[in-house]
Amino acid sequence: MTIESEMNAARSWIRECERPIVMTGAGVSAESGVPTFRDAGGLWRNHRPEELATPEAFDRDPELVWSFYSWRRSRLRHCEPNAGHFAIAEMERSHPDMWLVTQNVDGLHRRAGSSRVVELHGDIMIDRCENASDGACSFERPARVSEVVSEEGEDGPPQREPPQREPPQCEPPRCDQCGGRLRPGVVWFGEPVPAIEKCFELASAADLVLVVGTSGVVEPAASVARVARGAGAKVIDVNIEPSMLTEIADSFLRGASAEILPRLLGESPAR
Ligand code: BV8
Repeated sequence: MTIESEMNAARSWIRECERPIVMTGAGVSAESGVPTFRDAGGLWRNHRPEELATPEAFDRDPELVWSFYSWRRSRLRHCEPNAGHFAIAEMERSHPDMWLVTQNVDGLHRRAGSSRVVELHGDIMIDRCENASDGACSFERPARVSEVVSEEGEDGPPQREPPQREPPQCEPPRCDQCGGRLRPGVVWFGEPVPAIEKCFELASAADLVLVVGTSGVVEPAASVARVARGAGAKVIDVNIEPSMLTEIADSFLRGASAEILPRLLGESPAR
């Protein structure tokens, strides 16, 4: 089947569906300049995200984890939604019962105009008190992004300053209410995903899942597509290479999401 005939079949499923779910991962933000978790360079060459995005890492080295997120926040300031984000926002306007479930924490879907969005793994631009996880404190605030790390190269901020110079102070700030350390408002590895039950409910009622730019490695997020598939939904997978979810897809559209989505969604007239 040619890509165009694959595309036509996918367009007709999208035109006919009533309760679609769009599920996105880091790949949908790649063309906006947001580094993915598993691309060659990775987010931070000397550290795997899974090592840094955990409560244990924060307890062990709060400065390292805080500077990892400060670096990502400062990079995000130069990132804008891309054509793929806007195409998904447009799809919501023609499918009023659609939900967007994103694994991304960059906020680019909301900035592109999507409103029925579940940010499964939280929002990097929110600071939250570390004592919120056990309900002892409810403090949170918009992140204050300042260039807390000196200009960094492509592969991330300079490693720890040589001993002769004081490393940049990336102490996490303190909570105004209880004095606990502030942390980014994201879900770390090993932490429960508060919105997952809602997403499984949405998936079990969906009649189509458009999976975009995810390796399908992280759970329980990836299972949202599997639950929808199990409930009989059509699955379309858009990625530059096969992922863990391609095996359950009815259609695999290989390509960059910023190029594929406007062709897939922009030309599909409202139902
Ligand atoms: C939990 C926020 C339990 C932080 C993130 C089975 C069941 C349950 C849990 C597990 C399980 N197996 C393993 C686990 C543990 C773990 C996990 O999944 N580990 C992985 C590493 C195996 N899961 C958890 O810990 C979850 N919590 O299970 O809790 C629990 C229950 C009760 C009580 C206590 C505990 C929490 C997981 C959430 C972690 N937080 N983000 C932050 O951002 O710093 S996950 C983070 O990584 C992202 O949010 C995202 O979800 C994930 C990266 O995945 P992708 O988005 O897919 O990105 P990736 O780089 O992998 O791939 C990019 C894709 O895009 C590629 O396919 C590429 O080809 C494609 N691409 C690139 N460019 C383009 C493109 N496609 C299209 N166009 C392009 N231009």
